[in-house]
Amino acid sequence: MAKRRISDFEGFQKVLNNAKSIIVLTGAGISSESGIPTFRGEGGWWKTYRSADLATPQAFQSNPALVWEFYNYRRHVALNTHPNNAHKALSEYEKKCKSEGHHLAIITQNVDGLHKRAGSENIIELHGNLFKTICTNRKCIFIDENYDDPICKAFKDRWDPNVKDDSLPVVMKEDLPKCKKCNSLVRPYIVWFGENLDHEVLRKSRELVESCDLCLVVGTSSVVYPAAMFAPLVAQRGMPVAEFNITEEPADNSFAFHFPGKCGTTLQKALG
Ligand code: BJW
Ligand code: ZN
Repeated sequence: MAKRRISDFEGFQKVLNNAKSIIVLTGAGISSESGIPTFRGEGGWWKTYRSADLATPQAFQSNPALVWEFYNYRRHVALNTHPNNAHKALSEYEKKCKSEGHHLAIITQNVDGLHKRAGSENIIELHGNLFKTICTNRKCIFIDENYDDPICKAFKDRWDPNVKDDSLPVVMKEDLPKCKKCNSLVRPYIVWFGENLDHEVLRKSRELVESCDLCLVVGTSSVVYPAAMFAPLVAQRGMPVAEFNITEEPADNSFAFHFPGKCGTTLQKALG
């Protein structure tokens, strides 16, 4: 196995300049400098709940009001943040690629919409989007998009996680967001644990993973499948993978480059 190059910006830029089809796999770490807590870091809690415990179909089944309140809060946080230097560097680099006839695609695990707001166009959202809903009526499954904050009247002034639940009125199921078409309960358009990713989204991602000649992995703990296997698959084909993460240790020993540090700085320097 070739020796991993740590913080070798010059070496990386040589590879970058020769790449014709780049994929960038992003995770929560790319949005942390915008003020959005990562999923598994210290901020991976809401009230007394671990985010991972609320991001399941079982949690929604047993307490849809609680899960909706959590997502209403996440929408509020995302709407009050801005894309940072890492999002912007990717969007700028996509434009450069386009003008040179090269291809760059972002495959993001994030649901915050910040890549789009930074101006990136070629984005695959693996785990859905905070600002989309899907109807729970299997005969309808209408997908809608809205940026309302709060998403429904019942959550007005309820976004502060420090206010104790028992001092707030109970939110009834009938007060939760409803489908415009059939009036059934809608749920966040998010891929929760144990749920399959959208077939077309997965097909497109696999196609890119199998055809790219460079892969950047930015701000992800690389523990959630199937996203976690994308970069190792690229490396298995003998193609370079460059990881940008605050951690000193790479997620996988087969990656060619590792850039420790905040990606708002390292990514901008690498793509600049
Ligand atoms: C910085 C930084 C800075 C911070 N600069 N870096 C095969 C093997 C084992 C398990 C499975 C498997 N296949 C499927 C599974 C089960 C499961 C899974 O993977 N579990 C693992 C935890 C083991 N996968 C699934 O259930 C998936 N479904 C599926 O595969 O269906 C088929 C199937 C069905 C049934 C059974 C089995 C298979 C669906 C996964 C959906 C994940 N959804 C979530 C939540 C919803 C979104 C939301 O509400 O936000 O998506 S989970 C959560 O993790 C979220 C994230 O997108 C995802 C990834 O997290 P991410 O982005 O990596 O964030 P963090 O916080 O973990 O890491 C942040 C990183 O940034 C860290 O490394 C920091 O160091 C770094 N950092 N600041 C640079 N400034
Ligand atoms: Zn409906």
